Amino acid sequence: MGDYYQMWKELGMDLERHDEFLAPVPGLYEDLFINQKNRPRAMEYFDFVVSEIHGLRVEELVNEKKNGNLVVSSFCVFVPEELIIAAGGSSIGLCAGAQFPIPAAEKVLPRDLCPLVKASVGFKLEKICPYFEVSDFVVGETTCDGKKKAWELLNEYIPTYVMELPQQKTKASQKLWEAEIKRFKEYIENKSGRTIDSENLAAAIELINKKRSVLQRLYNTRKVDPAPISGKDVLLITQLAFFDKPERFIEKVTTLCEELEQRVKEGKGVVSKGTPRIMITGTPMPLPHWKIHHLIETSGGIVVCEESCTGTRYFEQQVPEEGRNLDEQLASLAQRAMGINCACFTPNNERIDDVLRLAKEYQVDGVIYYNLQFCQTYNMEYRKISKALKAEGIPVIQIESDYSDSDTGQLKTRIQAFLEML
Ligand code: BJ8
Repeated sequence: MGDYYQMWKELGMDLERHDEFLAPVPGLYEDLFINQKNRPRAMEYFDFVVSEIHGLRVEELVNEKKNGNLVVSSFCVFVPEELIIAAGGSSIGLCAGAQFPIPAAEKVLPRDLCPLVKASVGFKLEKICPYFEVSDFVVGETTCDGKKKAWELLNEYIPTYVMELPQQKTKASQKLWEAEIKRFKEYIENKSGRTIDSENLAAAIELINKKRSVLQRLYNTRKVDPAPISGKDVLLITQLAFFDKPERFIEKVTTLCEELEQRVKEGKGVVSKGTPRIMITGTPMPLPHWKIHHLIETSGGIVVCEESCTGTRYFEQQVPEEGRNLDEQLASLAQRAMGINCACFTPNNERIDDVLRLAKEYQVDGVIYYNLQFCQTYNMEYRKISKALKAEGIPVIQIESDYSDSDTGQLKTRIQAFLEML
């Protein structure tokens, strides 16, 4: 990585803690990613992005700000990044997938809280995330209780705008979300001093739809046996989709897809045909939470699909592009959200349909239902989803974990036993 100390200092970061945080990353990355066999050549770009994770992209964002453009961060796929882009801004999905900042967060938050929420707050308290520091403001949402209350605390450290997400998928809920989208549009216009019109919004919708399409194309290559790419590499790419410049990301993932499609034609895989194919369903796995994929793929399985927000829930729903006037476009943005089957909704039976459909599409042999500790909504949906999977004869186990390594041995034993049974 280049020398970014001056930039980090100007952003107000805690340089000592930041050094401690980043120190193990290169070694860990080498072990987990670079050492994998048969990696596609086009992964080089994503390796480069990780090597520059707190450098080059942050520098780009600093320059964007110098040019008067907004940088806005969020934590949930419901937040409509299109509006930020339409106003000439950059949208960043903050990661919150590391154990490092959690002890600091536990000084101000209860310990028995989802690690994702704790890490979100912890990164800000520790001043070790340059994306946080470069952001003009953060966007929260009323999805789960932990997040909802964390925004009040976060707002003491950085302006935190909260969108009220409805908890049902009725017509009235969609109207509420549409009103929230309009309110958010006005907020961005206010902050940026730019007008969001049907033209710049259409361009932003088209761009982000392209990003989602290219992710779908990438996932499509995993539907065949043998899979041409590891689950770990795809998870990494999906995580980076929230950070990278959309145009560049689309181009690089397209190049990777071409290579993978060629592999598929030749019947080449990263593992041999017949390797147990696993789908993970559940809570998101934000950067750098690679633990579960790594355990599966070093125990003789291959992850071929993630039904999560660092997976299909991020890209399967496109924003309809037919709407030409601003009101129609805003309604289309709202419509997309109603198709994202997050466990924060009640009822949420569409998620059962998604899981069953994806299990078939990706020819999975078994499903690992993953939920982050203390995430009640996903934990409670296990009952319905596992029942539906078992009725279809698809084996499933539930794994609850956090970002620490304390349960790695025990998880490995369970995952190995599950894979042997398939
Ligand atoms: S759309 S999954 S990104 S809310 S923070 S709910 S793990 S207790 S992240 Fe999510 Fe949006 Fe839904 Fe997706 Fe549970 Fe933790 Fe809450 Fe979480």
